[in-house]
Amino acid sequence: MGSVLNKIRNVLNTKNGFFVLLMVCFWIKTYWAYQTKFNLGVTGGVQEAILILNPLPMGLLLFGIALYFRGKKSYWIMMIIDLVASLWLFANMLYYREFSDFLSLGIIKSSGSVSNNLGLSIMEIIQPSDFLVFLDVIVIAALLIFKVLKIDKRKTNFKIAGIVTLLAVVLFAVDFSASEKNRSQLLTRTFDNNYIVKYLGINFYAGYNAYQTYKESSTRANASSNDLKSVLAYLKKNRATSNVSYFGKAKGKNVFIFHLESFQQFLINYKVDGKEVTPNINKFYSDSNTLSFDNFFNQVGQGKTSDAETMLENSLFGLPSGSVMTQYGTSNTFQALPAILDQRGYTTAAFHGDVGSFWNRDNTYKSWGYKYFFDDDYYKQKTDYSVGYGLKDKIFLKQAANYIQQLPQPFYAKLITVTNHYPYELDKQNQSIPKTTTGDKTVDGYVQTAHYLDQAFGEFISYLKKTGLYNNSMIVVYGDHYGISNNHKKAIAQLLGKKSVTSYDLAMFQKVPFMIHMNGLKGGINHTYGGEIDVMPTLEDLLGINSSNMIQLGNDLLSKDRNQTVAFRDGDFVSPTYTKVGSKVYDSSGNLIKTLTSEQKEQVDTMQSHTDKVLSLSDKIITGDLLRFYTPSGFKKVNKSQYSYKYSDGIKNLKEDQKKKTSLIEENGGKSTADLFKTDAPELK
Ligand code: GP9
Ligand code: MN
Repeated sequence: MGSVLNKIRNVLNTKNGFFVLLMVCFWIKTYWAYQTKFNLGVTGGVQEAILILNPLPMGLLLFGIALYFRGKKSYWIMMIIDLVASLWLFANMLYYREFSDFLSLGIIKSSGSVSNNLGLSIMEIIQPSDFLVFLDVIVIAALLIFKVLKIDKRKTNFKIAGIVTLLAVVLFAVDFSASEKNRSQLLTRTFDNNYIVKYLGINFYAGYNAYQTYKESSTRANASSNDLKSVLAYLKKNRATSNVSYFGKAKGKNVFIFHLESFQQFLINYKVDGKEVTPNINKFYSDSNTLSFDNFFNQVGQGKTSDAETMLENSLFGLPSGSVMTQYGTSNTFQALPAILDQRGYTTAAFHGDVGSFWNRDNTYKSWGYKYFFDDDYYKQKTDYSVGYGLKDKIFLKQAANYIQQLPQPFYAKLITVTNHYPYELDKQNQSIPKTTTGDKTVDGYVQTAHYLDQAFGEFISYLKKTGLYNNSMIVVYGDHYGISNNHKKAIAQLLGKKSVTSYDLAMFQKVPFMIHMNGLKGGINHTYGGEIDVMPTLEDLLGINSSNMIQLGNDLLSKDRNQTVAFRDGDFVSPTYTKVGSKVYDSSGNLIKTLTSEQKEQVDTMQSHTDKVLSLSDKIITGDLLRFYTPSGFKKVNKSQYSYKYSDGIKNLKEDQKKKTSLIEENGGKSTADLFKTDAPELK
């Protein structure tokens, strides 16, 4: 026995042995924290394996630095790295408990507000077991101080140091490729900090975040108010005038933004086996009080839903890569629609059945001026309540109604559905329409989840009708982006009843619904060409908000003198006359124009330069954070620190808000309208 202990001690008295000891402790405690302190949503064997592996590469790389040094210095380096890594873990544990998200340098740097909030309650949220992350550091330091372990003073073995570094790189490559396979575009799209930690580890996340923040803040630092000149000059020349016959028609009304996940225009009136896929949405689409746009395109890039949200509520584009919300949502200045309405007496609220950290909504919505964000913490959860990214739409909307009725009116409420999301899976009990039969597995379930979404929409609309909200609200419904990507050309052709599809067809396939319903509104199908970038000016027009001094790159869809060139994020465009995809130009009937006449070329060039211009201006505004230099008259800069989306705070605020006596529930004599929400969701039976 004694000799075994001695042997162990001898090993630990070598630098390499000591290194292994630290590494193992670091590995175990990081994994322990993953499992007990965070909620990373690990599902399946591959993700489990990745989670076990992921502390190793960065650990080897960091601790391995010490192996290039000799004697005491090397031990110091290891201990300091261990301490810093432990502090980082510790800080994240606390932050996560409060915000269900990981710390980012942007948060630490920019919003003293958030850290203040944390500072106040730090004593309340700390748990004794949190300190366990320091246990190994303390014990090992003591072993060194009391000379139980001796310092190995032998010469540095660069070969071993090199091998450890190499091993770190190889393991990282393994981790990264397994992760990409499991969840592609992890770093280019950066959906959620939780994902980066789950796949690549909390220390990789730290480095990655630091690098991003550095890159972003240097562009920001180099920007000045001078850069705004080109933006303002462009707007002065290109702003469309609002339409007098619509201006202010929805003034003072409640506003609903109903987000149809991955919902494409082709689904409208689409049938499978003679059965309408989306009967409720179809009815809404052709209602005489609904303004429906049939040449409305999604314009998202990699940021998908988040790009759609950015365009809809800011009239600014997403980025060429990544997402405005994740990269700039926390730190930039915005003049978003919720903030504008908040300053006009509206109650603003976003609803979504996924974790608040996805797309960095939990931080971005504060910058956009949302008072409430009802994320998944606000809804009752059971194992069969969720599929894919979050709560099933019917269950989500039923529970959302409970909060909607508590919002003081007028309110602005955005509801983001999620069941109709790739890979379009739905449990048997919720399937009520046959799949399509293209033979493409990722495509054929699409109509089924779309049908489910349509039923959920129908249930929600009936609730609005029963409560009277239908009559005093402007209900905006839109599809955020394509559901079937261009990788499925064969299946798309089959769905559209064509032999094959051209690039033109695929461009047209990017149409999504955009509908505005309001009692008394002169409805009908409007054929103007537009896209998500144009929503905000359109809504401002209807709400009677003069946006002529705002920095918004879209134009009012109701305006008579608008530019109808619709820019796609990749620089292609569509318009009533020409559609450009890559180097190909098509005419309005979808025929490829092989050689352009000089007149045609001039027209196409004008459209191209318009497209390039709006995209580059938008990038300049976002990456330079230019709105910080410009506050439109009548607009107050958003103070993020006044918002908290923590469940207990949200509930407290709702209670406080009832004093205004203008919520639906107050109007109903304090009686809940929850019973009026009828759903056939089998899970709730
Ligand atoms: C997740 C949801 C999906 O919260 O909004 O985003 P998407 O993958 O469509 O961009
Ligand atoms: Mn989406």
